[in-house]
Amino acid sequence: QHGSWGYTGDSGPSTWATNFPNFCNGQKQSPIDVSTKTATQKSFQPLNFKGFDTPPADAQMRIKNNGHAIQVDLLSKTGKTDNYQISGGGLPGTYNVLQFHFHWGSEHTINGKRYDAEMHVVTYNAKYPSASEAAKVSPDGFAVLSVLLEATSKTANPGMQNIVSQLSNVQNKGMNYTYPTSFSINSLFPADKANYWRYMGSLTTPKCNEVVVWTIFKTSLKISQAQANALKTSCYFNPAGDQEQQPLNNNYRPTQPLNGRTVFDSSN
Ligand code: SG4
Ligand code: ZN
Repeated sequence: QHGSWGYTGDSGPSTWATNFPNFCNGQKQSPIDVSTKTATQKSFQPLNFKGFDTPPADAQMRIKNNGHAIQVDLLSKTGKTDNYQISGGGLPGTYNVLQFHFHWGSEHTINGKRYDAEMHVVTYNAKYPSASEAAKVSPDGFAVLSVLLEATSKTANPGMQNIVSQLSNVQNKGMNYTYPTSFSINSLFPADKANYWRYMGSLTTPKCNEVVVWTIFKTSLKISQAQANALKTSCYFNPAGDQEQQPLNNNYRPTQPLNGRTVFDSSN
């Protein structure tokens, strides 16, 4: 069992600090509850997004079930690593986007409120030769963008429909599906990307490396109840043929203590 982890029972989040002392028992862990009243106002330069509007020509998107989440890997047919990038916004460098994935319910809570789901866009600092190098120790190694999802829309969200429509292709752990045509990442973002919360934390899964600059957008993305239900019921944690098919649901880590860290509020 060594090295395996999950969201329930014997391998659930309450066991991670013991089973992965480096780094799940650290002092700068994620997710957190954002208390909006105690956040510190700070004005940041504009955030820049490269490749988010229109997919780059050689982009290739692959959706997969990795047994922990549903994830879309951002690949390049010509081996480029800089197709999708973020910079500015007080980020300590330019970051290459690797993938995005979903947790449901949300991992971060806002004034104690848990949202229906949360999308994480995972990026690594382009000054490091690879994502695994960036994950080693550096607090500036990764930046993760977080979009909170709320099932309050009467109509299906078109961006989210790109995910929901392919869930049947990634029902079981290990399954993947390559999109014939890439779609705009921007379609999964709220219109307002200028207002967000910012703090220093960790990856939310073992080994919980404390290498992440977190950006949580204040405006949630509105999806339909049917889309939220599809996320919660279509996929499984286990490989095909497993005797005890466990629905892939509630794949979030509980919030972690702030331990004196500052949460910044991007409002000017
Ligand atoms: C999810 O399990 C992703 O599928 C993982 O991606 C990701 O790990 C992990 O979450 C932690 O990322 O934004 N929630 S998070 O802090 O990106 C990494 C993969 O397994 C290292 C590739
Ligand atoms: Zn995540």
